[in-house]
Amino acid sequence: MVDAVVTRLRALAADTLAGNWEHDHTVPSRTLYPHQWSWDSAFVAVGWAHLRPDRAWRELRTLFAAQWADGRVPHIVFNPARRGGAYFPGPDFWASARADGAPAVATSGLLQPPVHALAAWLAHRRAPTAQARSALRWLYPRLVAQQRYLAGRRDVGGAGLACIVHPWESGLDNSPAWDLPLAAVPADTAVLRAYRRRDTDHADVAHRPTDLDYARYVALAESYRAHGYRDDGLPQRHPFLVECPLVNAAAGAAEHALAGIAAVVGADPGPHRDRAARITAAVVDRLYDPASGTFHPRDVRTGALLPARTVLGLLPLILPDLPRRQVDAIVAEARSARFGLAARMERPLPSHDRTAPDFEPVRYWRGPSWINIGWLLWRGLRGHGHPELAAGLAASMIRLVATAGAHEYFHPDTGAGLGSPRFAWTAALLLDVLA
Ligand code: 2M8
Repeated sequence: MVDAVVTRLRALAADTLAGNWEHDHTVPSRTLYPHQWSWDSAFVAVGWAHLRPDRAWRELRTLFAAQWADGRVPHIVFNPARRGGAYFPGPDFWASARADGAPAVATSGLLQPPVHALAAWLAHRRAPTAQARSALRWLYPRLVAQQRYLAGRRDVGGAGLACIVHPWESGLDNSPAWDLPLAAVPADTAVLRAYRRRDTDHADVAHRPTDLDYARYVALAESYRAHGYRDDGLPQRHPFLVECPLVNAAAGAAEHALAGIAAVVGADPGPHRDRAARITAAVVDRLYDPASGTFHPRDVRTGALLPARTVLGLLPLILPDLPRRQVDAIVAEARSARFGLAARMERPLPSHDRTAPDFEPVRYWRGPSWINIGWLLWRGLRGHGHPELAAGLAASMIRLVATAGAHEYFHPDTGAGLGSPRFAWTAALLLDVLA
């Protein structure tokens, strides 16, 4: 890569992160997402670690200061200064103050993929200072509580995997992965008359989830909220319960990261290694389908694997102890015409099987290319001995941002920028790929 291009990209990334910094956290986007999002903050911390490690730690501390008593880390922490309708569903909708164990600050009641221990571990590895050690000491019990919540109250299926109760918890909101279980959620777009979507004020309607999707998102969130966001009795009353390959692979990778963190803070790494091995075994046992040769989410309500071949199927590659057979299967799936991974990529990595009839090149998580997903896969490829493919993916991600800017997502054929134009995790993870 030409030095001048790298310098320009680093400056663009630094400028984007600085522009989205808001006192004690980073907003994903000033327009679309003006609060703090959980997994965005983890990715952003990875980026800040390259520029301002103090901000990486501040970001994670702000998020974990909003952790619930049961250990859940909320998917949104609302900025009180931005109250008043900038984002839907906002703090009044979630009404976290009425739920047991919620923090003083307003949050949502959902979670997102637990990539925070990994982010903290990477930030420490980049700058292992006294400040980093002190931050890890503060974070460690909180990261452990986050894992305990996932492995305990959220193990609805009873097989050692965490269950998600809403597509927003996967981070891949309208992925075709969720179409089948969502179709079983009773909802009517008339419910939206009581609310106003704000996302379509800032983004093209054709690039966002549909009104019917939103009606179901609202119905599911209302169902969870009606029981104070408690997890007991979910199988009897909640219409969406799914074991997601990404959430569970992230939980397994978190235990590996926690083993490293434990050693730094003077705790015992052993239990983390044991739990990591158990999660990896359960991910393989419950979510790998030998017939399709890839991973799928499992619908806990029906017991069936969900058939869509989305990019979620590739993400167990972030598990450092994934067995060779599944590593090979993921690499084959990624290299197929469905995803087009190559040492020299012709097109960006899509979020859904590009040969599928329901592939939609501009609609959010139904086709467009996302840097956070590319980054996770890039790490997995490097960890499992595929440096040429990792380099091909990195070059493709760098080309996207060099050509279109630090967009939220990209057209999977043309590489055109879509969604928010100054998106925090795109900038943050680009810095990591360029390092
Ligand atoms: C998107 O999700 C939010 C809901 O959480 C939304 O569409 O309003 C997703 O891309 C999610 O993964 C991301 O964390 C969030 C903020 O960037 O936006």
